[in-house]
Amino acid sequence: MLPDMTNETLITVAPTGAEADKAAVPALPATLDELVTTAKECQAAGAAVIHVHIRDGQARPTLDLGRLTDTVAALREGTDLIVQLSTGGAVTDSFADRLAVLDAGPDACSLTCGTVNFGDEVFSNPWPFMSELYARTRELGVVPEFELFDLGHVAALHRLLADQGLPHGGHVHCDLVMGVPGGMPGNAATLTQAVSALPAGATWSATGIGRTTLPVMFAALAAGGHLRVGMEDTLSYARGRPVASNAELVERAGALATLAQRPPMRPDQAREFLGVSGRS
Ligand code: KMH
Ligand code: ZN
Repeated sequence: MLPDMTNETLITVAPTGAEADKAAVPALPATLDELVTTAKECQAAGAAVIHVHIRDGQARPTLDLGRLTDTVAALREGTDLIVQLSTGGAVTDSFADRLAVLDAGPDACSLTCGTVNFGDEVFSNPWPFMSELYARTRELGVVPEFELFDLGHVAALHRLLADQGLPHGGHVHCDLVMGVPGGMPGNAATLTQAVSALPAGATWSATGIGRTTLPVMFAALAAGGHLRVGMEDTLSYARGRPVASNAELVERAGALATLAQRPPMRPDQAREFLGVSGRS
């Protein structure tokens, strides 16, 4: 398919994730206050979407519904960002808890299109689960972003759309998650291959995990794609230099996108682009 040559670049920030250890990475936003402060800084730096994982009082990953609901409300109160809750959670989370994330009422959610080895663990997304999750997003009016960790996930996305039709909002947007140990590698050749297999009319972002961050970012910009950055995916800004804040990752992505003459998309533009309904 032809590259998506949108004039602006959608920047998603994934500030926390479920894997990094707060004690080892003090800059990781773990409390609600830290998350909202980060979100404000990242919006100012050019982000339009926030991909959210939350932590409990001990900074451990949680899918507690009350906390998720409060988080959605606080991010809406403090920012204009599109609030995309993770339904991936941590590898230890149950399918029931991951489905219940949608009850927190986010604008959007992640939806991973298949199981993948995840380092020494397995990130489990069997067909019945992803199919039920997709049906639920359509029922509740939540816009899914299809997370693709491997080329087989692209095939599963085609199957999902053939089975149930287009998502809420009518637009298919994917995120290529590259460089996970066990998933597709983070390089330009693989990115091109994955993009060429996407459904017609789909738009896409890409994120490279760890040291694949920069090659994937440059390849995505060159191919007309959008960007996801954040401490969920990368903890080093450069060799030997830890990330100081999520905002500096967003700033770097925004600067490169601007250099490519596709500056960051504002949140209101991103709502229209992704088919996310306005806030009531
Ligand atoms: N934490 C990973 C096991 C998602 O947010 O949807 C899964 C993940 C994907 O981060
Ligand atoms: Zn995530």
